[in-house]
Amino acid sequence: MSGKPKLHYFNGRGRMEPIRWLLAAAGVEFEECFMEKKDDLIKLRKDGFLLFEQVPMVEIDGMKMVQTRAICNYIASKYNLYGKDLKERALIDMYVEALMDLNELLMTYPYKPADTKEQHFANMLDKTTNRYFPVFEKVLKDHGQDYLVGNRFSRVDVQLLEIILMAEEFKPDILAKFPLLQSFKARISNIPTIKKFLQPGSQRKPLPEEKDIPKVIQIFY
Ligand code: GSN
Repeated sequence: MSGKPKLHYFNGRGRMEPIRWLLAAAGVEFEECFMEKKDDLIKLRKDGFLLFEQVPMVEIDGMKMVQTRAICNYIASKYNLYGKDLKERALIDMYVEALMDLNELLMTYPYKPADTKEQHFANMLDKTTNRYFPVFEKVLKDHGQDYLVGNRFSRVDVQLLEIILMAEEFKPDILAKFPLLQSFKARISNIPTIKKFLQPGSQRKPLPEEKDIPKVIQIFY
């Protein structure tokens, strides 16, 4: 065993992507085991590796962890990306949960049935622009600091950058009205571990293409 965390998922973003981002930001190398077909998922279940029969699953520190949030909480705690006290952690949790909600909207868009796509697209851009991004723009404006919480780098900075980049894939000028998010994006992208993750060839996954969708669907349904 290499001692590196081992990530079990399909070769795409989905719910594993925030975990990949967090590990990369923490400077932790990881291995990935990709499910190609339904039988791969069935085997993991039969082997008793999936507590609730679902992935993401991450082998880390002798555990077989499931549940995206639990996994992210563990990594953030272990690598000191989770605030300095309970109140900072509470704030980080609120921001992170909001970003998880937004992530769900953006991440699921490619998998939506054709007849609901247009409405989903309009809704996710509306929520991004009018509900979520204004809050983070205001947070940065009000405290005038480089990072969202406690004037130091935390998991929520990582997750906001991930979502900004994802939202820009759908609407390239989505930050037009958010000057502080623009500078935040530039600043966080320049942190060495993140800069590395943003380079081509990293374990960061692309936006799924139309042709990838059926392959993912046949694994889970
Ligand atoms: O966040 C989590 O890890 C869980 N609350 C949800 C995990 C989940 O829904 N996993 C899906 C695949 S990833 N995509 O959404 C899954 O394993 N589905 C199969 C099933 O039987 O639920």
